[in-house]
Amino acid sequence: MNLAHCLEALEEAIAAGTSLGIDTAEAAAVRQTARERARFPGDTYVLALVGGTGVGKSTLLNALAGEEISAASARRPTTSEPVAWIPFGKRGELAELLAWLGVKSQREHPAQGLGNVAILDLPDVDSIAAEHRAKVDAVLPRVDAVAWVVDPEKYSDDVAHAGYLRMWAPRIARQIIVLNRADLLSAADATRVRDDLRARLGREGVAGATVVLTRARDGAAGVEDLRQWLATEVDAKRVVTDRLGAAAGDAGREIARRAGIAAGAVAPLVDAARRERAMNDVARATLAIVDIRGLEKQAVAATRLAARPRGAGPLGHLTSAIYRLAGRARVSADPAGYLRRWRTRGALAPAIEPLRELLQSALPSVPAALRGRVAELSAPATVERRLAEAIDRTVGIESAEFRVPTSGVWSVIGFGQWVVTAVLIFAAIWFGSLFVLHQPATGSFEVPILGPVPSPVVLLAGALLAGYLMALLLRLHAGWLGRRWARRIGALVTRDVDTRAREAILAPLDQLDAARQQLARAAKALEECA
Ligand SMILES: Nc1nc2c(ncn2[C@@H]2O[C@H](COP(=O)(O)OP(=O)(O)O)[C@@H](O)[C@H]2O)c(=O)[nH]1
Ligand SMILES: [Mg+2]
Repeated sequence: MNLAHCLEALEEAIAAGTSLGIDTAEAAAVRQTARERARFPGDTYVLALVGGTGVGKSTLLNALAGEEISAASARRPTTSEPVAWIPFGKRGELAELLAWLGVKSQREHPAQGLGNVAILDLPDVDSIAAEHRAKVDAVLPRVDAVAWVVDPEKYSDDVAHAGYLRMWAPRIARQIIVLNRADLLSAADATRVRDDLRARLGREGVAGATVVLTRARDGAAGVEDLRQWLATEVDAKRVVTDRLGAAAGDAGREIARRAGIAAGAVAPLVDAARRERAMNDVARATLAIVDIRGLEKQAVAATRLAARPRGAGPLGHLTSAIYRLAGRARVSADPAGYLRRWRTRGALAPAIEPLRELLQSALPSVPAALRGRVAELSAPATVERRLAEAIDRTVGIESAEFRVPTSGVWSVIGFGQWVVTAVLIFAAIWFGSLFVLHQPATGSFEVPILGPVPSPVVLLAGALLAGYLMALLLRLHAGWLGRRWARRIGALVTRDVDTRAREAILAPLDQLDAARQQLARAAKALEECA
């Protein structure tokens, strides 16, 4: 186990848990404590005697010491402040660590025999004095090892009531269970109680822990076993890092457990294929409201409108001006405006229905802790707002880029129309002159069926025909350009609305999934930190 890796993985788990909306305060406290503890070097680890009132913790410490270190008494509660019994000569080295642990009272023990351990006698976990319990609660997260002291009368209470044991045992690498006051039991009972205790511990998740039976008072039987366990060669630094790693592992796994995530890989909250289908439906319905066909029609009309003043000659200017004044151009030939007015074409609520249904149907399989977040995602108002924003953004960006196409061909046609107009005027004057002059000299053209047709008539008819053909050409050309442009902006807007709608709606879901993946990875890494 590598402590740095464990703390990193815990960090990941906290980050992921936070973005999933899970309470990570406790894990953050573990991380903080680990950082602080790691700042105290030295080769002494701290073991706390933890247990209910009157089980003999203080007496046990005194028996280990062979002298009175901590006051023991039949009067309860006796120990009100943590008392430390530390290796000889380590007072200076341990001063800061003990201050951090909140220990004010300390005695030294001869270094040989007991190993590099500082033993803390704590107030009772079940003390009637609340401030005693608070002291235990404050110290327990900070100690490196624990001797859980129980007695035959109350061990079942102690173990069961020990939310303490259940909570802390997984976070402590080095621990022992001391069944004190064993002299109250007959030899047969002692074996039975020991087995029973082991079974209960197993159920509390502390299987395989060392259990010793002791009699701390009057002759101190079994205390030797405890002393031996303490004296076992252990690397104090290792005890400390193992403990911090175990705490990190447990706290991180707890976040994963609450999020309903197993270590390793997690399946997405919503099945990918179903999600894709729902999203396609949403995109289709959204595009129907945006109305790409309508947009294309507007684009074609706008192109024709733009062609008229340039390619329709003198009359074109007139009709365009009338169109503009009447507001027709604005309404029916304005693709950008048409796009911006998408809201007038229908409500989004039906469009998002497939997605809402999908999330609702996924809800029962979502872990309880995440249900709130997923429900939030499927709230119609939220989804609608996000989708509307996405459309507005697309519309804003795309419509700003709209440039009605133009062509030099129009100017050529326009010139032609001026010429036609000039010819028409000329023909009109010619006609006029026929009435004014008495002897007009007019040539004529021999036309099949009609016979000779006077030149001005031919000229007039030819000019009208040319004008009509050029107007037709302009219309066709502008229509062709307009349709090409319309198809292009239609495709652009379609693509944009589609991607942005997906993004807006699926991004929060993706974030949730990403956080769950991150948490699963962290939990996997934390398996090494047991
Ligand atoms: N019979 C018996 N009494 C004990 C034993 N150990 C401690 N006691 C008594 O139990 C009472 C409480 O002891 P104490 O050490 O103050 O308990 P603490 O609250 O856990 O610190 C005292 O009267 C001790 O003398 C033991 O092994 N056998
Ligand atoms: Mg005590």
